[in-house]
Amino acid sequence: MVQEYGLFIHGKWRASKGKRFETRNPATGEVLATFPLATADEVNAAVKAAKDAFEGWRKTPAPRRGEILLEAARILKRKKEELGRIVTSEMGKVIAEGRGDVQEAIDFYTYAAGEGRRMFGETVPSELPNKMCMTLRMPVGPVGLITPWNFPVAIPGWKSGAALIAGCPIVFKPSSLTPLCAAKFVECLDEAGFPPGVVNIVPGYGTTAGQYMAEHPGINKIAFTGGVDTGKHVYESAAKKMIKVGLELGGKNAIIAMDDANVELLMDGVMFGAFGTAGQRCTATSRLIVHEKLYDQVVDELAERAEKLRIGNPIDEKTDMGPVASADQEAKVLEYIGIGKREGDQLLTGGKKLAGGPYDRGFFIQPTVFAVNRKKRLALEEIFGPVLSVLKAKDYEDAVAIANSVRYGLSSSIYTNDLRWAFRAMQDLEAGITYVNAPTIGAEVQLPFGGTKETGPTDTREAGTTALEEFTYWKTVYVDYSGRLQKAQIDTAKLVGE
Ligand code: UN1
Repeated sequence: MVQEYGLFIHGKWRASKGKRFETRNPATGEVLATFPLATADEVNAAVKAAKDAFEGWRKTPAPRRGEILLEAARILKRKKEELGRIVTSEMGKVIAEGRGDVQEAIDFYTYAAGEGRRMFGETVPSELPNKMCMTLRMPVGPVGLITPWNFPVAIPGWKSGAALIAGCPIVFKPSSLTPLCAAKFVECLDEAGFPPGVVNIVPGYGTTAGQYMAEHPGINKIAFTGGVDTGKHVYESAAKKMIKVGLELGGKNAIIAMDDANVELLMDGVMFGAFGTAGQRCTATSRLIVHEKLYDQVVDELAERAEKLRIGNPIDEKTDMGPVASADQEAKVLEYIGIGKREGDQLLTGGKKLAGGPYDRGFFIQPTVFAVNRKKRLALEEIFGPVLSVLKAKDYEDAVAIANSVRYGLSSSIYTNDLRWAFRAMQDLEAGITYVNAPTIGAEVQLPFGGTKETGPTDTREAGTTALEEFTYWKTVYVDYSGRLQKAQIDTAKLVGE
């Protein structure tokens, strides 16, 4: 029996009038569950539930909100194995990464829960006597979360954790490729005891439920992770309503390997960065820029290492890389492999869809490495799959120029044992994140996550201390306890005898 899910609105699972769609295992083709495409009326109902819940939720003391988040973290922890297996079955990342996906949500909920007892504002001296000035964080109101399939628990975890601790009810539209992970996550939130209407889920497509929500007058902030074109659309809808918007829109992340790099360490990092999650991370290592002195050695070893990776069903603990997430993903990655070949890039290894036996049931592509000319599309465009482009650089300056030549700016990395290169790279790489002697993936939740350029506006910084900025605005409060009218600037001038 395939389970049929509905919508979660005002604390209850409900039937939907929308058409239904299936969610499948990308390794086996098995249907896992069916979900409705939420209609415009149903999105309205979810937004209304969130609006109605806002008064009660914002007035719930933040430490109390934190306790519910902490309870959610405990429930997620208890169900980590079950959820991790669902992540792997529905999205296709290997089971260790499936568990990691859930762990990232547990980590962030635990972190955000503590924020409930901090959420500091400032007290600032007044220029007048017997007057006090301070700032308070205010929740923006009901928020819309539109999340991708590649981190189907972690990213909803970052976004919802920050919104909820800030006092904002959520309407959550998960990717149509991973609604089961989203539903299971919401079940954990429900069990944790969020009041009705504080958490709502409306499955569907970006072009339907996503768009209704982005344009809805009752939504005061949209947090979106996905592609650049859709992101720009979301940005426009947000601008029309003058609301806050958070956008995480991808990357073309590079590792720079200097001539003094530890090659063994570099290879481990490149394999994990490029082929972890089958390259389907916004932070994936999509380019490797190698100093010319190290280039030949690195190129030889890369092919050898990539060919050793075991490709198969991601639920098997021994598998190193699973399938890509969908037929569309597979078509897009194969198209890029074709572009590389047509544009004359040198295929070093891989390049094929795997076929035969169990491979025929899923979307398996070989780990692929191309030696690429810096002006070619494989050097510049996001692929979001297991395809690594290797580029040769003359020196540090050249390597940084190549790294910065793309329209994205999410993650970056340098492998070197020379502190001077490392510290220069921290300043020179145009990206929201720079790693030293580690690959471009693996962000931790207690630090800000976001990018520059077309990765998204630089004020989008999820996770870390900045997560609250995404869902709150600053209220400035002046308290005059002098018992008379005091005029800033004017009386101040008198006070100093001007
Ligand atoms: C993403 O790919 O959108 O740093 C998020 C990482 C993960 C998060 C990636 N912790 O790779």
